[in-house]
Amino acid sequence: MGEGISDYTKFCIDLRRHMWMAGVEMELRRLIWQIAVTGKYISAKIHESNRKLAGFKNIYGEEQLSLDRSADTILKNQLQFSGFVREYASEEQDAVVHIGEGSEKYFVTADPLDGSSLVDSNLSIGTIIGIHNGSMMGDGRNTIVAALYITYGPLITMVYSAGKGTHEFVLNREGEYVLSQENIRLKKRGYIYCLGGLRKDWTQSHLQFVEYLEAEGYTLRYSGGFVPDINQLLIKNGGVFTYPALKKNPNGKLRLLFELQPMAFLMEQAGGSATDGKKNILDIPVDDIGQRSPIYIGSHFEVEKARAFLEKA
Ligand code: AFP
Repeated sequence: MGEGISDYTKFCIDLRRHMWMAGVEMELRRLIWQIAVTGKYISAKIHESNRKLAGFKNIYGEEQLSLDRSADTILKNQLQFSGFVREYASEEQDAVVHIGEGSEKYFVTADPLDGSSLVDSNLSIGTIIGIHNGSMMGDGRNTIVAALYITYGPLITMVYSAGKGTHEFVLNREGEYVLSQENIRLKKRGYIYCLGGLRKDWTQSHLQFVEYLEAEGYTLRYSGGFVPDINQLLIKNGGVFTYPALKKNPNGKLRLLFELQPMAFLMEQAGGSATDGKKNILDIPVDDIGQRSPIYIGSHFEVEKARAFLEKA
C-alpha cells in the first residue's frame, strides 16, 4: 500500500478511495464507510446535547448520559440499513441484537460513546467499533477483520484498520474523511505512559512495573478517555496504556469485546501489541459480551516489560 501515491495526491485521498486502493473487500469497505459517516451524526448529537440529560444507568449500573443511548440508537439503525450486518453487540445493550436477516457476513461490536462522562468537561471522547466475520464470540484473532475508532475532539478523526495497516483520517470542512497518516507505525519503545485505576488498588507486580516506568523517566499522559489515550499512543508513535487487574476487580475495568479487542487489532496492525499480562488480548476467548480484562497495550518494549513484571507475581 502506498506505492504510486505521490505526496501531493495524498492530501486528496479520502476514506473510500484509500480502502479501494488498499484492496479492502467491497462489502467491508461499504460497512466501514457507513460507520464513519455515522460518526458525523453522533458528533452532531454531541453538539446539540445538554449536560442536564445525565441520570440514566446502563446495564452495568454506571451512570450514563442519554447521549450514550442516542449514539447507540443512531449506530444500530445505520447498521441495520447497511444490509451487511447480521448481529450488533453494544456496551449499551444487555444482549446481542439480531439486525440482519441471518445470512449477512459481518458482526459488529460497539462502544457507541466511550468516555461520555467527560462530555461535561469538554474532553475528547470517541466511538469504538470491531467488525467480525462469522461470529463475534471465541477469540478475536479468528474473527475480527477490521476495527476503527472515531475521536470527537478539537478535530474529528477516524482511525481504521482492515488488516492492511492502521490509518488515520481527518474530517475536513467539506465533510470528507481525508487521509492524514497512512500506515501509522509504533516505535519499539515509547516515552508516554497512561495509568488506569487507583494506585491503592494496584497489585504489587503492577506497582513495580509502574515504578520501573517512572524511574526510566516516562511522561504521564492520562485523559480518562480510552479513545484519546490510545489515539495519543498511535499518533505519538509509542508508549503504553494500562488498565490493570485491581485488588478487588481482578479483571480490571475495560471490556474485551467492545473496547479492548478493536484497540488491540489497531495496535497490532501498527506494529504494537496488547496483553492482559499473560495472553495477547486477541487470543483471550470471549464467553460473555460484558467480559472484562486487564490490559497493557502499546509499544512492544513496554508491553513485554509488563509481562515480565507480572510473570514474577
Ligand atoms: P465510561 O465508559 O464509564 O465513560 O468510562 C470510560 C472508560 O471506560 C475509558 O474510556 C477510560 O479509559 C476508563 O474508563 C477510565 O477509567 P477511570 O476513570 O477509572 O480512570
